[in-house]
Amino acid sequence: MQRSIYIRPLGIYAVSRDAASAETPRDVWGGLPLAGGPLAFSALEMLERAPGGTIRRIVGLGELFERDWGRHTLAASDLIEAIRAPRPRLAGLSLDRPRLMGIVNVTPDSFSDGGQHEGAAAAIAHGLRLVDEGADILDVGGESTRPGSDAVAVDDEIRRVIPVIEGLRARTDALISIDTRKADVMRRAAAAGADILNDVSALTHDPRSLEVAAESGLPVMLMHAQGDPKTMNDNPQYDDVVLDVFDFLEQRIRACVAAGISKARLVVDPGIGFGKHLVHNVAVLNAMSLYHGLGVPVLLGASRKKLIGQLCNVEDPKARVPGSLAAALHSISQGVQIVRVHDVRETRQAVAVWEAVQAGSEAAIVRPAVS
Ligand code: 9MG
Repeated sequence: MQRSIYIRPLGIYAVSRDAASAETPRDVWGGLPLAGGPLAFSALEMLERAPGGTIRRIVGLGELFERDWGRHTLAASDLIEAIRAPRPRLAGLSLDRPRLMGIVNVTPDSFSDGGQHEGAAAAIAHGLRLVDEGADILDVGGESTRPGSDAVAVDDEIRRVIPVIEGLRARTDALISIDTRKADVMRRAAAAGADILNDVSALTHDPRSLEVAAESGLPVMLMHAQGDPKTMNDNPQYDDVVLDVFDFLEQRIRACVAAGISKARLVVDPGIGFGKHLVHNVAVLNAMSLYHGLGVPVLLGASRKKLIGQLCNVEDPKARVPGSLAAALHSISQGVQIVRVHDVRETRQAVAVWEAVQAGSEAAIVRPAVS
């Protein structure tokens, strides 16, 4: 059954670290903590699907608690609790400050100019460089999921990613996620030392992936996509993209929990660029804080993507770094816990400045500066 209402936190502001970790809402004066992190919210937008289109109402927190919401009361209180509750650690990583996931693509157009072995060595060196630059997670992927790209055979994908995961595991304690849609790749990657599964199909592509993910015991990143990479951006269709993405992710969380993957192991991602035109991508980015209502950490990947090129008329993905930084900073100021990026050094610098300015203190910069 489709849910009746949705809640998007608004009026988001930074709170001191002590207040952010406090259990009781009273400790954040005038607001409620956002997912137990460094931010709080003081108002919200209530969204309701209606025959003529979504109805939106902006409500202060005071009004929320004073007014009788009739048939929406239970749904509203469940959503507020999901938005407010602190998130557990992810594979040991605390999510009380923004975390960076560095991209390590192991596809023929990235590192394999000199053959399979040289490709793996270059990918490992790249991953280690990203860790030096401040990556908390390395996302290793052997199948391009760019719009229009062809699927890769499972054996080829395994041949590409396993030596890289093994090489990284032997050399760094940074978390490693495996970016794959295939159950066999997940199983082999877990055995090689991967800490997290990142599936752009939210465990829908491979009929065995739910079972394998459950057995692995690893956390899972569930991303929204409409359609397959080959054709997904031809003609995406939504009633209300922001709410449709929410419903899809909520339904995938339920499927995971039913398959034995606890909610504490899940992360959601609205999937920028996956079956979405510019109008959809911008709407989703605008509404990022809504996804905290799913009660699990939120991940965003907009780095170097086409929407930045479209908004700024920049053809070359490598020239989209400033736009990527804007998307990353926007999302962390909405309480997004993890951003997936190519340009770790630049993003780390931007986030450090954001953290210091939010807190009004340079002491808020919790990682040493990188060159
Ligand atoms: C593999 N991959 C490419 N883009 C991505 C995104 O936006 N999110 C996640 N989770 N994975 C992605």
